[in-house]
Amino acid sequence: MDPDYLPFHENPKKPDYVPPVGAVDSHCHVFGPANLFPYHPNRKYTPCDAPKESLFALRDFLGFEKNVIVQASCHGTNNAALVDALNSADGAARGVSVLSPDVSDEELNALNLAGVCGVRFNFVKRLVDSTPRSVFETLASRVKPLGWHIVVYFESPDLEDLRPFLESLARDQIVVVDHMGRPDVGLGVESKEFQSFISLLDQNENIWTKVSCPERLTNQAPDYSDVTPFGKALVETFPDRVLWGTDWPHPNMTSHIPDDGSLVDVIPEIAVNDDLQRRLLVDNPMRLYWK
Ligand code: 0GY
Repeated sequence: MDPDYLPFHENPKKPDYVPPVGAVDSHCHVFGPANLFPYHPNRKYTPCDAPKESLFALRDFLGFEKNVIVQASCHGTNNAALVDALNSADGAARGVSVLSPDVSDEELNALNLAGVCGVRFNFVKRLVDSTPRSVFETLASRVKPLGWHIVVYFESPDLEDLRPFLESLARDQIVVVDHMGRPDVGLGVESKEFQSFISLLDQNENIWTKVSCPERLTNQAPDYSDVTPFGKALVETFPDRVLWGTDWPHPNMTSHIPDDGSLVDVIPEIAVNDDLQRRLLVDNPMRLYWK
């Protein structure tokens, strides 16, 4: 099966930046391998196989200790590859699942035992068919007794439409927004669009974000300096509600193959001292995923 986009980097550079002891990569995926964990028949893209062994080797090479593995749309609501990776990680990984509306209590408990502690609601139209918000609300209330949080993935033009829904979810659960709400970085940090995202976090203490994916947001790859001010603003304004991840193996990249070592080297540009780096890479993810 041929992938629809560029493969992941086979030979990333050793980062110059050395993460603190206990650092967590809070956004990465495992894909397949398809012969063991087939992709969903209705997926919107076919990924490159990205097995757990490659992820764990990358984690060690980059100087991280733990992973948060996020179920991606190409596996639909079958979390088997994710659970298999969690079961092989010796406690060094946690998971964020995607759930079917008819998931049973037994399945939820099994996912919880395996180390899943979140459910992802994907609103990106190129990745998923739309799901009624009432379905997401029901799922949110079902995972709440397990202490799970909610991860949301959307693109910035959809923020205003989603805002009331996100705010209502965040009334009694933590909501983590993937990839800084995917701003159009060409508009700048002071744009109405990005300031609206800042105000979402400002007004809702349960909303967190991942300061991740410069490789997707940049207009000048592989130079990510146009994205740095966005991550830096969020890290400095909300130091206790930010997370960082590689986004490996970077599904759907067509502009360039990101070098994961270079992505790690962006960290000290957005979290400019030891204290901010420790919160971003250790304290915040430990509080959310290993509580
Ligand atoms: C990501 C990004 C993408 C894919 C998915 O669920 C997914 O398939 O999340 C993307 O193409 O933007 O979050 O890693």
